[in-house]
Parts: sequence; C-alpha cells; structure tokens
Amino acid sequence: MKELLLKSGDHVAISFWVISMAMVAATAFFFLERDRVSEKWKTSLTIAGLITGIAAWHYFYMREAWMLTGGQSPTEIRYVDWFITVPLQIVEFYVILAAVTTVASGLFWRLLVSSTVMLVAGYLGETQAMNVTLAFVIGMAGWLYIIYEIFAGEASKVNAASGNASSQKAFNTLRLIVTIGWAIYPIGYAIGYLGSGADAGTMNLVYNLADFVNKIAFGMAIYAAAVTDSKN
Ligand SMILES: *C/C=C(C)/C=C/C=C(C)/C=C/C1=C(C)CCCC1(C)C
Repeated sequence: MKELLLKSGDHVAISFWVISMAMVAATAFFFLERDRVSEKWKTSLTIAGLITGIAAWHYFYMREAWMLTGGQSPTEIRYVDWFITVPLQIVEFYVILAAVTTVASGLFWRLLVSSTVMLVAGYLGETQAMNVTLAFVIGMAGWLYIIYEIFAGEASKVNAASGNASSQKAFNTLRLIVTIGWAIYPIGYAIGYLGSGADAGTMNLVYNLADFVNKIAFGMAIYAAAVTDSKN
C-alpha cells in the first residue's frame, strides 16, 4: 500500500501540494477582493474565483491519486477539471468584452466549440483511445483556431472598437495567456507522449506549472484591470 506522506524526493507530489495551496489562496483573494471593484467587474472576479476553487479541489484529489498509484498520471481527473474550467475561461473572455460593449453570442459558441474539440482530442490521445500524434494535431488545430479568433476574428475587432482602456488591457493580457500560457500544455503533452522518452512525471510538473500560470495569473490580470478601471 502506497502512502500519502509527502517525501522530499517526490517533486511531482510536492508540486501538486504547492499548487493546491496557491489555488486555495487565489480563490479566497478573488472572492474577498470583489468588494473593491465596481459593479461591472464583479462577475469577472467571481468567475476567476470559481476557476481556482474548482481547480483546488481537483488538485487535492490529483495529489492523492498520484501518490496512491505510485506515480501514475491522474488523467481522468485532470481532464474533468479542464472540461469545467476551460469553458469558464471562455465565459470570462465573453464577460470582459460584454462589460464594455455588445458582442454577438456566435463568438462565444465558436470559442466554446473549438476549445472542446481541443480538449476531447487531448483526452482521447492521453487515454490511448486515439493515436497520440493524430490527437495532438487535432488538439493543436482547435487551439490555433482560438488564437486566430482572438487576434484576427470578431473578438479582436470588438475589443479594438470598445474604447475602454482597462478592458482592452485585460483583453490583451488574456490574449497573451491564451497564446503563451496555453502553449505550455501542448509542451507537456509532447513530453508525456510524443518522441521516445515518454515521461509522466515531467509532464505533470509542466501541466501543474501551466495551471498555475493560466488560472492564477489569468485571474490576477483581470483583477488588475478591474481595480484600475474602478478607480476612474
Ligand atoms: C485551466 C486549464 C486550462 C487553461 C487548460 C488548457 C488546456 C490546453 C490549452 C490544452 C491544449 C492541448 C493542445 C493544444 C494539444 C494537445 C492536447 C492538449 C489538450 C494538451
């Protein structure tokens, strides 16, 4: 029977622990700081707090699963988390734009569908239900479509036309997160499954780092924009 005591050499388990605590702290922060921002930003902070709160719960579970199985990837629970938190991030994009301007709902659905395609492909690849390389290619296509949509598509035009500096700043930061922050995930996948030296430990470290950047930094970007805008 494997045990649940953290050992100094188990970097992956320790990283699950550290991220768990960071998610808890971020959740408390976003909910408490809600009082400091003006009405139209409150929903954004609520969503940011829900994302980190849901992730915290999954991280407790992932650490246990990793330790009790002696170092197997908690793939199912990781994807359950992503299937809940990624759509919430898409909602967040939409809410930020909708706070300052009118946005067609078609944009929301396009982002939702492409991110779902990306995640379904990743899940099928990681559980060997689909060829890992093919799944990677389909996942990349879904992600690249999102990048196209927020740099050249309607979301970008709506943002440029909105004329609200804080919202534009938030949108630009979110763009960077989806481009650079989200890029950490396919790197993790490649380390875990592509090439010769498949490495579940490093993959989980990379995924954990990615979640830290994309859930906590993501929320902080919104928070910073919200506080600046609320002062005006
Ligand atoms: C909070 C969780 C987030 C923001 C998760 C994001 C996940 C991704 C951007 C995953 C992307 C993938 C690819 C682009 C291709 C390979 C398969 C994935 C699912 C790892």
